[in-house]
Amino acid sequence: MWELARKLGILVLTVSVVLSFGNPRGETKKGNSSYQSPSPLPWFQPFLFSIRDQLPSQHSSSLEYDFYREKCPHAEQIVRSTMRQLFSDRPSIAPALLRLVFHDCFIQGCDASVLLDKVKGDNSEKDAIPNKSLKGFDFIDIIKAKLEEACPVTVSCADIVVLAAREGIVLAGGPFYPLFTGRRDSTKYFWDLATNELPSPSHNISQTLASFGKRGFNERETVSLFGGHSIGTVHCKFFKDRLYDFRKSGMPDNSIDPGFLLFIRKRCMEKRNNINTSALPEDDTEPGMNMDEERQPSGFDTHYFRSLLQGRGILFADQQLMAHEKTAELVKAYASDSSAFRRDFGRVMIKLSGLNVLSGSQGQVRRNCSMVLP
Ligand code: HEM
Ligand SMILES: *[C@@H]1O[C@H](CO)[C@@H](O)[C@H](O)[C@H]1NC(C)=O
Ligand SMILES: *[C@@H]1O[C@H](CO)[C@@H](O)[C@H](O)[C@H]1NC(C)=O
Ligand SMILES: *[C@@H]1O[C@H](CO)[C@@H](O)[C@H](O)[C@H]1NC(C)=O
Ligand SMILES: *[C@@H]1O[C@H](CO)[C@@H](O)[C@H](O)[C@H]1NC(C)=O
Ligand SMILES: CC(=O)N[C@H]1CO[C@H](CO)[C@@H](O)[C@@H]1O
Repeated sequence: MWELARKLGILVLTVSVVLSFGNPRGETKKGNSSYQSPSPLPWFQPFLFSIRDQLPSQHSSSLEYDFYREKCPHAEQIVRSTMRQLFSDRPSIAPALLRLVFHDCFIQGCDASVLLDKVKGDNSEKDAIPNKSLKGFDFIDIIKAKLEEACPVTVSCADIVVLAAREGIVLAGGPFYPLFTGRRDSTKYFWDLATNELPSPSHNISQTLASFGKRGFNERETVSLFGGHSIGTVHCKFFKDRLYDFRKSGMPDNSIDPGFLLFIRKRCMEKRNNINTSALPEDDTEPGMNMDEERQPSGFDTHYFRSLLQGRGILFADQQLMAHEKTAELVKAYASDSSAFRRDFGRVMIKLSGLNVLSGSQGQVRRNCSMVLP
């Protein structure tokens, strides 16, 4: 029985992978309609060949489609239903987990190292400065607890992170994309890397492209990944340097649209008064503002790219996408072509989710995502 289901699954995956990689004009599945009941399209036949050869990254070649089909057949279903429940109360789970995937996978690969609590006296990735505002650890724990109930010490935290993030993206209105599973969890964390290697919000476009290029992302993939900033919140401390005295010039960053400058200055002041602290806080009490502050209702879409066209990018690194010919061209293209963005975003998320994974007998499967298995 599951043999059939498995074949069907592989079929769907092949079709999707081909859509994403082999057929640049193809459409990816949109919204949540096809997500509810993925079914093979009629023209799949020519594409029934090795899925793995299609994958962009050698790293993920050790993963499998539906890795848990025997040991925990409902694993993905459990992640999905738990995410639905959590999302209905707290839609902020979607951006939180998307950011978590980015931070986990960018540092030494998708190995759940980002989830580890520090061991006494040491610093973990959670403590690294750029990671301080990461959220979603509690959500991962809730999902993990459900999976532990169903199949103890079987589903890795690294798989949970990528699967949960994918569900979050779909719930927020983004594209569905198929994922291989079988990631294993790291037994250590990488504080130095997390501190030094995560891209900074004040990086210029060359620095950003270099940092993404180092992980194998080209310009197109980098720009589509930035589309992740169409959801979620951002705190003033990450862009306040742009507002008044940019790089000691005595002037605001002149790449900000003047109207938008007044708007975000005001927002940051309001926030400051609301929480009644004299300085923009380094702690996490500042509530932050929406990435798409002026757009209601918010959701996963291409408005991010349209705001960049208008000088309304929030982080310096966001707006810098307009400062380079190739990336600016891509921003323009995505701004007016939502299906191109959705296709590319799904594709690049598969790639991100497969970066430098551990598999087979490497690493371990944790019981508690914040702790290495003793
Ligand atoms: C140069 C690259 C990037 C930089 C410098 C950067 C920086 C930031 C910063 C400073 C925040 C605000 C955090 C806060 O105030 O709490 C943020 C939020 C976020 N980032 Fe990025 N980011 C980058 C790339 C990405 C990528 C590639 C993704 C995913 C595809 C991503 C997804 C998110 C999401 C979803 C949020 C909102 C988080 C939430 O609301 O919980 N970012 N990012
Ligand atoms: C997704 O589902 C919601 C409610 O379940 C619905 O309102 C929305 O129109 C759907 N979106 C798409 C693109 O199908
Ligand atoms: C980006 O910043 C780096 C480091 O500060 C600098 O060397 C480089 O010239 C800058 N590039 C651009 C295009 O501004
Ligand atoms: C804010 O701070 C001022 C002065 O420190 C204080 O008088 C006021 O009660 C505070 N407001 C709130 C809401 O805490
Ligand atoms: C997981 O480990 C952390 C310590 O790193 C502990 O605080 C937490 O209670 C543990 N969670 C569960 C469910 O055992
Ligand atoms: C990503 C990020 O916010 N990096 C900042 C962390 O904090 C240090 C100093 O506190 C800044 O120099 C980084 O830019």
